[in-house]
Amino acid sequence: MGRLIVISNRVGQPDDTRGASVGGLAMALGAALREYNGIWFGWSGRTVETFTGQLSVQRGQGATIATVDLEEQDRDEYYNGYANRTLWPLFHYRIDLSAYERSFNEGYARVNARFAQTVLPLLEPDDFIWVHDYHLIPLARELRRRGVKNRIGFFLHIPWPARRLFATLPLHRELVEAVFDYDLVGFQSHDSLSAFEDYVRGEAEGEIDSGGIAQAFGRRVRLGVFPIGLDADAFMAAARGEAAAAWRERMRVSLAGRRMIIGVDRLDYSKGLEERFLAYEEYLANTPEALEQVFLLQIATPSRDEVEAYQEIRARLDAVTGRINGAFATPDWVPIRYVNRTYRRDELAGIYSMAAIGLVTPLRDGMNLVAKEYVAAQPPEDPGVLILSRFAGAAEQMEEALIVNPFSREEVSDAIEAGLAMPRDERVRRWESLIEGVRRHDVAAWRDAFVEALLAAPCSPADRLATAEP
Ligand code: ADQ
Repeated sequence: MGRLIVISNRVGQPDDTRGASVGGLAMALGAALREYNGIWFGWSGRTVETFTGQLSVQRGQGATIATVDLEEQDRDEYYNGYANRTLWPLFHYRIDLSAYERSFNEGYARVNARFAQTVLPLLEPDDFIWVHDYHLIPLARELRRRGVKNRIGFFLHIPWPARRLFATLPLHRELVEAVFDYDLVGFQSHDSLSAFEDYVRGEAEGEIDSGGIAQAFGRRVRLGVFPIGLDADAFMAAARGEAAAAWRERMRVSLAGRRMIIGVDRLDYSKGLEERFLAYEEYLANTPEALEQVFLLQIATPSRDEVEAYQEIRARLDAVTGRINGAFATPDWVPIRYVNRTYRRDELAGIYSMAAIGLVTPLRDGMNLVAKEYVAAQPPEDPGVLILSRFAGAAEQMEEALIVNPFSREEVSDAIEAGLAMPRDERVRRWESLIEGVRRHDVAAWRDAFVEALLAAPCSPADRLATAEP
């Protein structure tokens, strides 16, 4: 059995022993890396004046972490540019925010080539390679160009957009053609898979067979849906731990008998925070008896603040929160508690567990793990209600949530009202079904299904030879 090589923009800390405080993905991949004696390769996050391709290698318990520094221009054009100003908004249906600049595209191609060049000496013939996310879509093409014939899989953590939107990207065809250099491509949801298939059929004159193999550009790739999950048992254990208990007590005092609605998100325009605040305002305006009895705690961690659209959404949220609080607050109550900080996962678990409603209303989201964390943190005998956007990948799995259209203030406002009024037996019934799914489709199941499919994917060196460039 070969080794597993994980490649992502940034590497995690798989040897960290803080368990649930670190995050499920790093823990799950860490376990697989140990099992397959693997390597995790990515950008160090540092920049240097001139790219050297010098690898920095750290050997941990079973897993090796290898990183490389990039140039400042790489960070600007590849990371802040093509990844976060072109692809991220486009893949989240925000073509109004998507910047198409030739230099970004050049930076993206350059960094993918640099990744391929740097990782190449680490590869052995039996290794299998798992590439993560939109930063690295053309990486397999760059590796194939350098003669790599190993199995390579790709997992997209964010949505794949509808065909007509995707076609607004200059060089869209080239990017999809690069997808066909993988052996396996995994999506979070059926919605993303069918958007990709639609493009292959409609724009690339390709075909998809009943076994999920797509053919186009004279090549084949296996497609599949692999919904990511939590390290559910670790998160549930964290919710029973000391840090969670301390936060529960602190929140109990500060609730003073009121009911809490919670949102936890990276501060990102795709998460629908402004629309959420406006829907909550509508709820307050229509429900006078809720005033002073309910509040929304929104924890929003600042993110990607070098990108202008993120500075703008942050300023808008400051303004909307200020306006709503100014209009409705009383001397001893504010309707929105707005917090721009990061908390440890075990602390978050305690805070989630005190909320009567988990309000998860992204406008588009690959999966959304907050929805699953909220469910995993609930007390089984008196669980809260999850309100979930139909445009999150999680909605395909979490049917017992109150599913809403996040663009409709009325619908979200009605769901808040229904959630707060829901009798305990209905809450318990819905939660039992939700938690069963969260535990069954956990991060280990996701990882194992992907690795198994990658090892089983048809891999034909002859096809590869035909496509390798001189
Ligand atoms: P994200 O867009 O980051 O991930 P999400 O799935 O919601 O979205 O994960 C966010 C994580 O960050 C959660 O674990 C959450 O607890 C944590 N977090 C957010 N705010 C926090 C705070 N203030 N303090 C501490 N932790 C905080 C991308 C895709 C998603 C997909 C994931 C995984 O956009 O759709 O679910 O990858 O594939």
